[in-house]
Amino acid sequence: MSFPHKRADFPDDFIFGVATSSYQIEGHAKGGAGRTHWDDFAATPGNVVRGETGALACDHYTRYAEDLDLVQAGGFDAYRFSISWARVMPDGVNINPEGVDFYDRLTDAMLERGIHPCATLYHWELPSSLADKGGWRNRDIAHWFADFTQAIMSRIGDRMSSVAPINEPWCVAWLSHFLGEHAPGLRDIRAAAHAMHHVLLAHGSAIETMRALGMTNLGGVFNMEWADPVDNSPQATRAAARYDGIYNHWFLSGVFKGEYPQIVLEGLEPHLPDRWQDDFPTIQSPLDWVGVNYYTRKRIAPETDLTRPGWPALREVDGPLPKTQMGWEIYPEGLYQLLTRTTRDYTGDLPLFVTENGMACADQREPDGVNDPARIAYLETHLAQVKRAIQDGVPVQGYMVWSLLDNYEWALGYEKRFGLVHVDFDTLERTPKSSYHTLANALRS
Ligand code: GCO
Repeated sequence: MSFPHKRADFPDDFIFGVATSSYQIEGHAKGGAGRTHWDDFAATPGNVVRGETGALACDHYTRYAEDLDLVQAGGFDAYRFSISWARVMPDGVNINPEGVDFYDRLTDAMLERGIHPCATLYHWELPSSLADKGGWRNRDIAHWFADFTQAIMSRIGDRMSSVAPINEPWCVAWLSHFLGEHAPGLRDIRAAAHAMHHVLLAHGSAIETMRALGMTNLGGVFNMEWADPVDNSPQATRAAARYDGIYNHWFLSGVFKGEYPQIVLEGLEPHLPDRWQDDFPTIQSPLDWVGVNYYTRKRIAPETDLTRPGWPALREVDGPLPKTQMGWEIYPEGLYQLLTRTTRDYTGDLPLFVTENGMACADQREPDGVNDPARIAYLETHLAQVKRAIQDGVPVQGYMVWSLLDNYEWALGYEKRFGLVHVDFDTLERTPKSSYHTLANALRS
């Protein structure tokens, strides 16, 4: 399949990478890691497809060298990985030397292959012992998280190309405490409001901790969805603006403006922790870059079901565009819109990175390999929007595909395949898909 992009079309120092996360690939049962709230969430029937967990996942804990060989052979410059809090601190307090050693080995293995290590400190596996103390609802999480940051970065921070504290604050807070779809699976507006604030306080605390260690190139990674009103009625426009506020503006506004958007405060202010305004100096710790994770848009309608009153009074409506295996509409323009808007309204000259983009397909291994033309087309059309944003002056400096490997897609278990590399979850055999080969060619040319 022909692919129109090549490395030379992008700025000279543009970074191409692949992303993964610890719990989704490592095999959490190995190496003395502690229990996490995802293990607990999955143990409750109905939360996760087939009750699957990350206990073995891709067994990256054992096979990391083979996986990094794939990153290198694919011609990628950077590997965005995450560090499991519960592997480093199984009980949330005491350090597990085996866990720290693993990330030390992993870091050196990247450097030996000429791959930039780009770390995320939290990609969702909270130690159960901290979840027991209220997890993201408890203000102390900012200190717990700073301690964890100190524990791991005092060991490997000297070799990181870049670090972001928290992957996708919206998922940590809203998806997990209001929508109930991720661990800890709460549907509670007060818990959600507390988490919405504490996630940013923890982010800022970790940035301060890493600055004190002398580290540089620190950023924040935010997932963003473009929100389209289902029609042009004022009600739908307002509902989409609320969705956009909760999903996109809350976090950027907190970090870059030191305030929360009024349209969200209308619903959340009564539920926020006391004296939340006092935390903005920490939340606003200056960043060196911002990462945007982008997959899809949502079409938003006002809630019309009178049996479901209450804020935010909106619902998602099925859209007409082609969809991925996740059922997500494919809408590349949304990436351009969000990159442009983020620069214009929040980040100015700060470098932006697309830190995740990709799609799930029901890929099958055939005798001649794994053909995934839909993923190639998805990457092609989204890269075109990145180029367009760069041409329009947006300082995008890198693009990372989610994901290197098929992996544990959270509540959806192992069924949704996002990898450039197919994983057979019985044998753990890795098979690069045609999308991997296509990108490798583009990056070599
Ligand atoms: C994400 C996550 C990944 C998901 C991916 C697909 O950051 O949202 O980083 O964990 O697997 O987004 O849903």
